[in-house]
Amino acid sequence: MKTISALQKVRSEYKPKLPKALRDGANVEAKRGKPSGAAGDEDKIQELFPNLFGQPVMEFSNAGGKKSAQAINVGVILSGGQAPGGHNVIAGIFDGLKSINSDSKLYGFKGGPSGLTDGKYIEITAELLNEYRNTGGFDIIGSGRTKLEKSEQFEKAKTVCEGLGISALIVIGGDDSNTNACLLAEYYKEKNVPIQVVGCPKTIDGDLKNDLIETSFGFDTACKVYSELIGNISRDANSARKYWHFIRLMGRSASHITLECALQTQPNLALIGEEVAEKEQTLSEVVDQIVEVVLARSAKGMDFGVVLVPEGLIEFIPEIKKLIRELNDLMAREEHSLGYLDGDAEKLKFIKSKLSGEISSVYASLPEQIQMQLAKDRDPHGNVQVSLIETEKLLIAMVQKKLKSFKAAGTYKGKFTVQNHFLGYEGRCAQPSNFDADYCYSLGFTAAALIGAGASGYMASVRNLVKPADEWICGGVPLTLMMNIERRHGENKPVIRKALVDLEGKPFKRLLADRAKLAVETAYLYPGPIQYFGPHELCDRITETLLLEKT
Ligand code: FBP
Repeated sequence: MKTISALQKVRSEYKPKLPKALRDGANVEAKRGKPSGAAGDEDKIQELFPNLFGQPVMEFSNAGGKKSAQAINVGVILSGGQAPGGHNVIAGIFDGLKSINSDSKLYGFKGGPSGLTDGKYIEITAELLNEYRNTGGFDIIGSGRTKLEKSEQFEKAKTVCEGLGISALIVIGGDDSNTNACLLAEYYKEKNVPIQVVGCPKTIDGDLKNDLIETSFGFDTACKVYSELIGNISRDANSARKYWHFIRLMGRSASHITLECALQTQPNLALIGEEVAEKEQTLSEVVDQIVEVVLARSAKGMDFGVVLVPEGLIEFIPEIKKLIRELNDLMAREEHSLGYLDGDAEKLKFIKSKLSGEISSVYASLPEQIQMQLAKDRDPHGNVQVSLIETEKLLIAMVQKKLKSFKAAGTYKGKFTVQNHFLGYEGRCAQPSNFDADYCYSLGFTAAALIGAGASGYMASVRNLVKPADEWICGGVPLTLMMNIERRHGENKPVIRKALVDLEGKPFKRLLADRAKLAVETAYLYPGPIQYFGPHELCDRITETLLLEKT
């Protein structure tokens, strides 16, 4: 039996590129900017984070390899959904820490944040790490979605860290996990606990970004994997010419993945949740938009096509958004009573009886399967688990119904045969692209440098990503600078602001410019698989989103 694939073997030799500032190790010069603010609700954020608020942005430059005398013990956590490149972040942290002092140690907490509070850990050694360099997945230590927000959890974590001589923690996670990192950093500063907390921007969803965090890691690889598959499906559609393919794509809230994949593959229609919200489109109007494309293609003899549906779409449709908000509050409030109810029918009856009039009829108008999916348990951060809601099937059923009425009226003579797909887990653990392998390694190295510089309450930042890695700029962004107040679990909470698709931004504008043509023409692009070896323009190609946003 083989233990690794041929690609893994060759790929393990890959040496990720680093920015110039980190070339001689993680012991860097740190330049600090002006005091920072917050993404919104500044007064409230200042009140909630008095010890962290206002920290300056940090930018690193090469210190010429000067060594620090002190060894540092650091703990790392992988938090939330998998994203390609996580192992390289850990490799970057490890190599960075060793460059500061070869006696530094890295501990990995197992299964996410709960590993930290329960004291479940392994020491990450050079030998262990070598098996994981440049590989996908989070399996070196595993991940989890436990929310770290209570002082008892922070105290437990402190005891575990003290036992291991850990003076810094690195949380690799998305917006919610980095919000937790900020709460933890504030608590330790407040209590004079000598443990630094630093975050790294992870999520395939691409919604953890701003001027200083240009993209979250994993977005690049995941979108390339999905685009390869969409390209293959589109070619099948164009060959068989008998199916409409509805492809739902991951991305819990924002539609960045769908937008990026649409730019890479040119389907007939890509729905964008943020646009639906902006135009206040009802569910029925979204269905009309799809029907229009189906009719137009059918009139030209093309009873086939490809539609991309972001999994978060449902939350952007105004009437469903209101419904979800009321459901979230209701489920948080009635958690106890719901726990006593037996079976789906009982649960649905109870929920319907508690929803307000108008909202209750929106809920009742949805197919029972979708009603049930909407009422499933929230994740620990209070989010609806949209990956479990089959929005594409809801749309297909509604499109079928409308087409039937056109057929009866004699205005449509085509055929509408559908295949549905959901692309999500296929991309989250893919072998990282060269971009993600390099970016992640640089993020990890930067996190080590932040620790070396004594920072806490920061996120590692590597930017200028459209340029070669040599010219990437690295440093730290205060976590409080990215925060605002949002409603979660029925309460107003400080959270890192999610970056939704900017409807004024170049990526969306590009989609819009081509939309009418793409609906009636068959202009699919077939990106093929990620290339790891070969010409630079193929192997180091960045996402269309990054390219359009930053050039
Ligand atoms: P993160 O935000 O934690 O990175 O996870 C993103 C994501 O992949 C979403 O796209 C998806 O909706 C969700 O995780 C699925 O969650 P789970 O892994 O719990 O099934």
